[in-house]
Amino acid sequence: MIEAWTWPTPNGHKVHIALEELALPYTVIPVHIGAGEQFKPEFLAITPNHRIPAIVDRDGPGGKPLALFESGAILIYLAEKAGRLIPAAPAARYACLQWLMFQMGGVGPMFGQYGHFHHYAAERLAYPMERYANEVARLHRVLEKRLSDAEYLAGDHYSIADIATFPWLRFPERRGIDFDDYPAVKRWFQSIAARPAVQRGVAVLADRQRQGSMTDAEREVLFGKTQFQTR
Ligand SMILES: N[C@@H](CCC(=O)N[C@@H](CS)C(=O)NCC(=O)O)C(=O)O
Repeated sequence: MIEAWTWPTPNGHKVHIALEELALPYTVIPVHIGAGEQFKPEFLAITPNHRIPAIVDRDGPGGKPLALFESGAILIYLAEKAGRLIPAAPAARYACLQWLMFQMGGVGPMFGQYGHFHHYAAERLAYPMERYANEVARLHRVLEKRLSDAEYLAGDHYSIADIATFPWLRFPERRGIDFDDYPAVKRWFQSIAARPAVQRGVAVLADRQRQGSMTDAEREVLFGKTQFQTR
């Protein structure tokens, strides 16, 4: 059984979707990041980075428990465990890993910074707002080019590269993006959104999602002193 230590955010959704697609048995252990549960000793024992998602596979390699953090590493692990959603042939495999890394190093961090400066920062600062809006648009243009040439990010087949990217492209209006300007991205997004496993994945812990704006207490946990204590 796999324990998913998680919360309903884009990085959490990647793991929920992969577990659903691969039909791997799992239990959800909610880590309420707005309430500071990521700093609890039991979670820090799994990840020194105190970020969701993390997993513990009680039946890991050699039958021993395996703890893993970083959503990209988790997706590779789950796909290899199930033998699906990561191509076996070398060229296709590297294409998949390339687009997975593009999400991990580009789409995730840049979209995250866009969200911070446009929606969460106490001050509305012109320079970072413009910088991350430009990055978000640029990354959409890169995706548009790729998805104009290929059905999926890795090529002909749906893979963990699509699973990593999809949750970050939800709610484009929150990033000033109109999918009508990116028809290939729109086609790809709609085909993935229609998958039953994806719909089950994004429903995990949906009832725990914050309604309305961030409270001062959450802001302090995520962006204030609590976040930056030495641990
Ligand atoms: N690179 C990490 C990023 C994980 C991450 O940023 N998780 C966020 C939620 S999406 C989190 O746990 N935030 C808690 C905090 O900032 O204290 C991954 O892909 O797993």
